Amino acid sequence: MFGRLFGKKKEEKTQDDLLLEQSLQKTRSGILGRIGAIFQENEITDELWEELEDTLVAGDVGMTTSEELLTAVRERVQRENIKAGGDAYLVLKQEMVKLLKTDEPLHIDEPRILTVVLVVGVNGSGKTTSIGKMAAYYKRRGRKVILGAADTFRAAAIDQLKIWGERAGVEVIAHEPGADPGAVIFDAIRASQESRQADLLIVDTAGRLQTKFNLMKELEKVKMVAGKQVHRAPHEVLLVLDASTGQNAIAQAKAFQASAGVTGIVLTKLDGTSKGGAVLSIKRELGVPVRFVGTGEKVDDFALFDPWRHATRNTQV
Ligand SMILES: Nc1nc2c(ncn2[C@@H]2O[C@H](COP(=O)(O)OP(=O)(O)O)[C@@H](O)[C@H]2O)c(=O)[nH]1
Ligand SMILES: [Mg+2]
Repeated sequence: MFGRLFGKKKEEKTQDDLLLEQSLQKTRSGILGRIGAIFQENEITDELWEELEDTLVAGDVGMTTSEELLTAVRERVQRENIKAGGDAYLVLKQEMVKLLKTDEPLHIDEPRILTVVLVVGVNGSGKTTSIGKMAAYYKRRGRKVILGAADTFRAAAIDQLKIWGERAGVEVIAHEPGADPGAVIFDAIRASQESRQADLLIVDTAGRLQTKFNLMKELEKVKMVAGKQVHRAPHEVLLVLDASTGQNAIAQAKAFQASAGVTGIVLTKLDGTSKGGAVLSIKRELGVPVRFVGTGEKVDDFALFDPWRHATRNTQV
């Protein structure tokens, strides 16, 4: 029965397959490939479940998430009387997709009202790069985008954002290095609303200050300034996480979640890692959806984490 039910799906890639590949299989050693190989055995034994758990954990899915995932799959396999490895593999994929699905729409999609997006994350995670990509992405879709350079801690960070602004063809509001980030966001919002009538303001922030305490205080202040100028701003606080840091990304996420109120994740560097499994834990542990993925250093190496609505050419990198 299941062979027939699933048989049709095997021939062509479904949206769910694309989602999983996009998030987990950026390298030849991607965990989906390894999991697929395990199920080729075609007989469902205790060893298979053990091997599967090891593979999930090695792919940085995380202990708790792996266990939950496997419990759900084993229950269904038993309940639905599934005997073939291939069918159990499909059940596993379905359960993974359940973990990944973004259930809220992207708040950026509101036209004509200024949407303020604050981008946070540790240095080197890919904030500035992702902002550049996001700017190009939304500009191509007819949005008027402005960037705010509120990472004033390093001069190079401001220059880098300006380069991305030129590349994407959008304006960058910046102050001198060392300036107050609150003043930058204030000006950036004013510019976005008044003369430029922008739809979307994306604000870069510092990833590291003298102390973590200072950093979190600064983020709080920037948020407060935004909230005074625009109703409910910032509308999104996107946390940029480097997927290759695996489970460490989860620890970072928790720290930023506590002080910055993260509403979404941008998961970068999926092109260079076999540790993409962390994405499954992020959604589960933080309850925050992954909005975008970065799959390289170029402007187009970027995709919305929602192939149902926005299949782009990047989904099959
Ligand atoms: N391979 C790859 N490299 C990336 C990606 N996103 C960013 N990078 C690189 O990561 C490094 C740090 O990025 P940057 O945007 O400066 O990080 P920031 O310090 O958080 O602003 C740069 O060399 C980027 O080119 C990605 O998705 N894939
Ligand atoms: Mg930067």
